[in-house]
Amino acid sequence: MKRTHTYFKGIKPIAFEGKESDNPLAFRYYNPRQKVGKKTMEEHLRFAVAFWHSFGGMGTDPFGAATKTLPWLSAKDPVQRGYNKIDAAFEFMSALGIHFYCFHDYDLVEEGSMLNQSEERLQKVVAYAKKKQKETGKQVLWGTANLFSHPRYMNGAATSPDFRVVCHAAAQVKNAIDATVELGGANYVFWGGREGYLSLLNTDMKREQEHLARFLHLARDYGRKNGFKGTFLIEPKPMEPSKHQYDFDAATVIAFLREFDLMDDFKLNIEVNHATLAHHTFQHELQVAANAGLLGSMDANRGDYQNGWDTDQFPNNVYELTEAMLVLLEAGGFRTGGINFDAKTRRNSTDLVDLVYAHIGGMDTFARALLAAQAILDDGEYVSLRKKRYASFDTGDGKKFETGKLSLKDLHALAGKAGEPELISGKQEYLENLLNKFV
Ligand code: XLS
Ligand code: NI
Ligand code: NI
Repeated sequence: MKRTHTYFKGIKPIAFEGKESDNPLAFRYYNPRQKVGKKTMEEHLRFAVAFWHSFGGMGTDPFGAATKTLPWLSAKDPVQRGYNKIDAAFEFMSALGIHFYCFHDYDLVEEGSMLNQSEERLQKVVAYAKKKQKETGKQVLWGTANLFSHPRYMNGAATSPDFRVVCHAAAQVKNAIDATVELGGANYVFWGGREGYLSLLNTDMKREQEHLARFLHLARDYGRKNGFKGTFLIEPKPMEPSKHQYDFDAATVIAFLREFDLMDDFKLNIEVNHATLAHHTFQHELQVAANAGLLGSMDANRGDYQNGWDTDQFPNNVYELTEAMLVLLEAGGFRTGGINFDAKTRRNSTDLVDLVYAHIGGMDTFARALLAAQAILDDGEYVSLRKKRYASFDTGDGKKFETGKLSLKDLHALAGKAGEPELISGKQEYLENLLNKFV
């Protein structure tokens, strides 16, 4: 396939040059074919670009107009704009060595004024993307439907109090699943930005959540019947744009999946900045998902310590991601999931090359974190210290407790016999230093 570099002029394929490199357009840590444990970095990390931020984000914010000129969006015809955007995305992925992409239905092409017009447009651009995938080997990490931008969704999509809106949402999800199947997507995501409420005064929460469950069952059944073999993912977020979102955090979503018998088909897509909005760490959310066997995929970004909203900055915190990679590696790594850069360059980062720097930085940060986490696991002290902390449950009465062989009265008797236990240090600072040694 010949590469034309129409949009990202002068950007050559980004190469790994090692940590001594001064070249800002090179990787210093991300070396796709380097083995880390049993897999290569590329196989571990499965990076993806996000169509909405990277090829559709114009720099608007609630106070200001677009600051960015995206040359692939200049065509008059919406379908042509869709083709051009796909060209730009594929060119970008090739330059960065990223093999996956993620999209909403109406990132691929602008929504029409009628459902059938939108469908026609979508089919055209999907056919085009499919052709580009064949030529380049690029793949879809996940597809989704945008069920939050259109005014009809102001009261929710699957959880709207108006049945006609639910039908529209279903139509979009059907089409987005079709597109994902057609493009061989590995996952299909539900992120419910409007599935929640602004005020409980006008909301029948129980009924709305039952509607959401019914909706997910229908989508799952449709997908399975029509060739979708991948994983359905729910992406928790506590708020924004709704005051309260039903998929608040990992624990809430897991309880929901259990209650409504969806555990077999759905896993979680954990996003860094959503975790922090829920007053959790990223690693906490990953661990909660992993404990339930539901760690599916990640949306990579970061928030801002000084303010509380979803700033979606590119990741640059090696320390935080090392802890995250520890959770991922101990859980056995990704299966169908990957790392989607659901992140945007700042409003005042107005050069096209800024998007390249942003992804290089994100990929290098994850690579560094992966290397550190693997080294920590190989070293073994971290794992053995944590295990040792629970040693009193490994044998004797502690083991009997774990296996359900003791009653509360038995524990009472043991307490009397043992007397006051001596204090055992949690060794947090020691462990933090241990982590630091490998970062
Ligand atoms: C918004 C979400 C969104 C989903 C896809 O906060 O992160 O971008 O990932 O709909
Ligand atoms: Ni987000
Ligand atoms: Ni996201």
